[in-house]
Amino acid sequence: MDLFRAPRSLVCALLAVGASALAAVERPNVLFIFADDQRADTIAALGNPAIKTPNLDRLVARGVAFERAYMMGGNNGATCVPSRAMLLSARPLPRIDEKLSRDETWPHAFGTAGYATFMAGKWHNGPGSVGKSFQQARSLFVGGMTNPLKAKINDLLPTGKLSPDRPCPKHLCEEATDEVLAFLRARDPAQPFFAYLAFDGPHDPHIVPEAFPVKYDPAAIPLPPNFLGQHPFNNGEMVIRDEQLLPWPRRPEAIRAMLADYYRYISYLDAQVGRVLDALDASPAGRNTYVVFAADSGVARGSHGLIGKQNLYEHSLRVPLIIAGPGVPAGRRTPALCYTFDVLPTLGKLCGVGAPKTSEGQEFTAVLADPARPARTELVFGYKRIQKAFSDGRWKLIRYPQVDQTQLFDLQADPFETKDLSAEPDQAARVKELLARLEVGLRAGGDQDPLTAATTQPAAWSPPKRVPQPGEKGF
Ligand SMILES: [Ca+2]
Repeated sequence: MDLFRAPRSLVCALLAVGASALAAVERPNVLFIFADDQRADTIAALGNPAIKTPNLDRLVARGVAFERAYMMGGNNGATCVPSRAMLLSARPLPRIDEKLSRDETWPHAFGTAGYATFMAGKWHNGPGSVGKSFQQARSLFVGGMTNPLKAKINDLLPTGKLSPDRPCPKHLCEEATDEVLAFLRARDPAQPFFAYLAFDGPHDPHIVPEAFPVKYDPAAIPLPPNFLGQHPFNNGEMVIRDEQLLPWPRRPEAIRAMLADYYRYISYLDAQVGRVLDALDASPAGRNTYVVFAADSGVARGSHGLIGKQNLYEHSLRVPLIIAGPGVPAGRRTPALCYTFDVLPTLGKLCGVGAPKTSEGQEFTAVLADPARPARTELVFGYKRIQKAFSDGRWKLIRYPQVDQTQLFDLQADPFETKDLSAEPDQAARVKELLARLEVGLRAGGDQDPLTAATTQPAAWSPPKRVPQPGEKGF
């Protein structure tokens, strides 16, 4: 594929225009692929034998895979929105502007620094902010549930405004991939690029073109090790729309069927990732491009009796994060702790792009140089006012102020969070200490929500006899 000029002619051109242009041309490119609700444990090369992800496996083989990368939480049920705002602005949850109208974003900083910036796919932060972040865009606006086969897409006009909706001619994820490939073909090879490919999947509904050949037998999909028929107590978000996707108690066969569809969707996205990797591999720019794969959140899909991502367990907070590119060691994994909003500050450092004034993420380039190095030492998480959590990587405490419940997990011995140790007498001092550290961490990040509610509700919970159906109020 002749995406770019041959390197030799490029070098000749540079010699003609001088050293300053050479420095600009040698700046690395960025291709950032962002999935929607993809659990960290859904990549074959990272230890899931039930799924086929040959292209993500390729990326794992050529870069560093983060085993402990997290999104910070959400302030409403549609966690996609705050997660994307955190990613693009590199701001912690309590300080984001969901519409990205106040904060300067990292893609904008790349553009100001001389990069060609482009996005295709799911934009979820209000129609006014795409043009403030990217120079070119083919964007999908999402308002609630979507069908990626019936998506509408907008072009970013030279005025910075968006064109009227036009039908997306194929599955949104395939169309967005096409758009990124077209951008790569058409771009000026003398200018570095920052391209952001934001998939609308594997978010439910798990709709994939019928002709896509990969299929999974539900009976062959293992249940999550922390599968439960029902969450053991009221976590404050028991009947939100995502939790109504399956009835209670969750049945093993229904979860296996859901996972089979979910895995098929991930394999379909993996095929799109492969198309982009092939194009980069065939071009001279491929050698000088950081390729990042991450997701805006995980999701429960039967773990802890939950379906959605409105919780602070590992399956919903932890995300895949793979980074490959010039100087990044191949085939390595790292246990370093980071948030998704640390990724763009890291890429900015690697590319010589200065941080926007409002950026607060912590760059972790040291981990990319040596994956044995640590990054953050502790993390706090929040979901609305009803769930807050602390983790130092080994010990994790989740606090539910509205029902006065606390959980303590030893992630080293119990990575699936199945044994709550909070009531063990020999853990009382640890619970007290971690609660204090949780409070300090939340306050430092601007979260003033109380960890003890003025009035509490009963923790016991029974499923409603009838839940709202799709299209009804409350769904
Ligand atoms: Ca999402």
